[in-house]
Amino acid sequence: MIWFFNKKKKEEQATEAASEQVADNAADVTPAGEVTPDELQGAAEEVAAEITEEATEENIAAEASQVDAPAPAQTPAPLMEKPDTKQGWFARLKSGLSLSSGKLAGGIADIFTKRKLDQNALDELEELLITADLGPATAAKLTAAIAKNRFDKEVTGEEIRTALADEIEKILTPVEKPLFTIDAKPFVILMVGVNGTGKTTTIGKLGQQFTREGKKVMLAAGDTFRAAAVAQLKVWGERIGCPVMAKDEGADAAALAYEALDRAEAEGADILMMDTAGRLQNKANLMEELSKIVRVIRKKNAAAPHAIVLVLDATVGQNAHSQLELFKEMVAITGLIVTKLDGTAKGGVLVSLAERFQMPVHAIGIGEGIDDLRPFAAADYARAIVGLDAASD
Ligand SMILES: Nc1nc2c(ncn2[C@@H]2O[C@H](COP(=O)(O)OP(=O)(O)O)[C@@H](O)[C@H]2O)c(=O)[nH]1
Ligand SMILES: [Mg+2]
Repeated sequence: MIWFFNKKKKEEQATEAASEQVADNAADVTPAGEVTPDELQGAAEEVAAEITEEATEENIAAEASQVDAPAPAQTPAPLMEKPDTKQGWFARLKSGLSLSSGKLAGGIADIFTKRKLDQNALDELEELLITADLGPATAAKLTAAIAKNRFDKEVTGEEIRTALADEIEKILTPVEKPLFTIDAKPFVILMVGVNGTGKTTTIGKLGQQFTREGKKVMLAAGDTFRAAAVAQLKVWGERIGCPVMAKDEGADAAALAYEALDRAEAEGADILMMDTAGRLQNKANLMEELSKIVRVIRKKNAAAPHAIVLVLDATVGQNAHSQLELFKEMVAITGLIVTKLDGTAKGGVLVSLAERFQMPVHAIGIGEGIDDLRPFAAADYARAIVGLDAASD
């Protein structure tokens, strides 16, 4: 398991992460060189408005069903002990991504049956990439890269898949970043994202894996909006055997965060992971709540939270872009975890996110089992999503 980076590389990566953060912030302020704060505000409101619409159409039903559903706390995912070999993991990744790769590989096979790489074929390839959720910009970039040196030549589907995997790997490699880029105790991780994306489950899975690695983990049930969400995290805590800081439903999440950090420091925890609410219906409240949590944590420890991880659900496809934009306006996201890649043909969205935002991807979820959450590996992902086997290295 490679959640903790190589000690030798620590300083280098910390500096890199810090400069990335600065670059990221700078990009936020001047995305096109000459954007005024007012325009930026306008853009943020537009994104927010877009999200509200999408929230109304896509997410509210899901959220409502969560509220009404019996507490998921009662039925956390079963523990699945699986062989921890690279090959075993790749096989699961490949099968998890089979809906996505089936779409891509099938489409490529249809386009390139003993055919020259002419303009028609390229247009069809570009269209296929767009329908596989790689997004128009990434699709155009990939298609251009494939055309280079191959235009008007006889190609096979297999060659195209391999070339595509190589190009996708180039896009993904810069975002393959470990979750821990600085040395801190406790290392404080704030988990944010829309309701239902997998925040609580991901905290549970990570907590279990860190505990197995001998780390002392503490959890904080910061989604104080729903009693079921608190109960769900408590069940994970019991399973992991780690303390869970929680307050009653409706309690102030920032106060809870402060107390949790206090206790984590006092008890010498290695990692403190905080859950948060993800109600999009009231964006102003959510923004206020998240920024207050961060402010309060900073007051206690200026370097914390060390990671603010946005959990994105791959099944929403391109809507993940709007979610990322919205949360970036709310808090200083430091990286992503993309979940539910197993249940969707939209795995290409991870590539378009990487290409557009260059935001670190720490881990991916390809199922509900503990071991179905893994550190993100660019080369593996690139090959699995076009249905190729692992690179032999
Ligand atoms: N298939 C699949 N389901 C997942 C994955 N990650 C989370 N889930 C499920 O998504 C649902 C919502 O997760 P939850 O952690 O409660 O979301 P939260 O509202 O963001 O905290 C749960 O049923 C999880 O088991 C994943 O990688 N694959
Ligand atoms: Mg939750």
